[in-house]
Amino acid sequence: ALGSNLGDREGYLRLALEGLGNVVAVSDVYETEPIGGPDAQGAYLNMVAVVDTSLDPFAFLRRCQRVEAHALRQRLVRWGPRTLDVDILFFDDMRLDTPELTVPHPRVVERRFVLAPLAQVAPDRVPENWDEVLPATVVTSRGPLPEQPA
Ligand code: A4P
Ligand code: MG
Repeated sequence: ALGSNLGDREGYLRLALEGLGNVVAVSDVYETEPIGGPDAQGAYLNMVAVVDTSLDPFAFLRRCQRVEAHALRQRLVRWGPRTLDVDILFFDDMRLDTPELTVPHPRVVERRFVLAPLAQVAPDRVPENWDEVLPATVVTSRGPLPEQPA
């Protein structure tokens, strides 16, 4: 799951897709209301990508973190504004609960900004009826990520 709410948001999403390896499917881009964190942070762009990789989960996490570092991500405030957040939602059907990595990502099922794009690329991974039962936070499709900057 990719998220950005600072600076050139689309550019950071493109950077992430370039850095993650063999991206086999991507969702549309959604503009989403920030959930949690300090008040008055800007809207996010969120999307979900499916990556085919031979890395193990921990090595893949390091790759995700390297991609974040390339986006000059600074960890200042938990859930605060960020140029780029890359979270692993699922890794095959593996279950991991370590300080470094928890999969499935524990907050997937409560977040519209994750489930809406996830439903496009992996409909079997989203809970039934999520759209009716989750609180109505703003999640607006902007269509596919443009390949080139506008
Ligand atoms: N970590 C553990 N499991 C994972 C995983 N499955 N994927 C560890 C990625 N990382 C995982 O992450 C903190 C630590 O989580 C990492 O060191 C890693 O080893 P972080 O990215 O440094 O911190 P964070 O992103 O601020 O925290 P966290 O818990 O990932 O935040 P969330 O829950 O992802 O929330 N609102 C909207 N609309 N859109 C968003 O994208 N994102 C957040 C971040 C809040 N509100 C949002 C959005
Ligand atoms: Mg994160």
